[in-house]
Amino acid sequence: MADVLILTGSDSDLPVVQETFDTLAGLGITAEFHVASAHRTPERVRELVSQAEDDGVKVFVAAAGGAAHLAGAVAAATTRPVIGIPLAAGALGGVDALYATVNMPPGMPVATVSVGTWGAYNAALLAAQMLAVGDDDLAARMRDLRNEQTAKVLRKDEALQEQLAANAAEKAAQDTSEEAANA
Ligand code: RP5
Repeated sequence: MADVLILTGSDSDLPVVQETFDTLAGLGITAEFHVASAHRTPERVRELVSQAEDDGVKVFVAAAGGAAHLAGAVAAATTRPVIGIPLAAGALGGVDALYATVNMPPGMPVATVSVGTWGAYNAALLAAQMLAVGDDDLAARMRDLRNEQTAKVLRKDEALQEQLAANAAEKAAQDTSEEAANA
């Protein structure tokens, strides 16, 4: 039984939304993944959401570009949490999808993440964090992931400080040799 259902509006979205599926898989979370469109296949969206509810899916993720109504359409069909990923498609570069996904009317919440690949990654983490509320093992994996991320940033800062110190030492040596030459 999958814990997450990911829907994406078109196969042209797959290069971005695959990140959500892969990140969930890396965390040991099972997901079903389908192409279904709020505009082109509205009945199929309802069917998939209803079937997923019956199968015990706990969190829904919906990704779409353009006038992106998929996350809203999913939210209309379930009271379980819905995460919306706005995608950049067409002439407006994702601003259209962001507005369409984020600006849901009162009573129909969609947790909207950032546009494109950042959002595809964060949607997986947010779904995982929701599931982790009732799953101590998953909560521990989420803490590990956060700790690894922290350690990575600290290592990058350490490398920067070493580089800056090396640059300063090199400059000081140059200044000293110039002073000696000019004396
Ligand atoms: C949206 O329209 C899809 O999510 C996709 O981002 C965009 C373009 O779809 P295609 O014309 O490439 O199928 O519904």
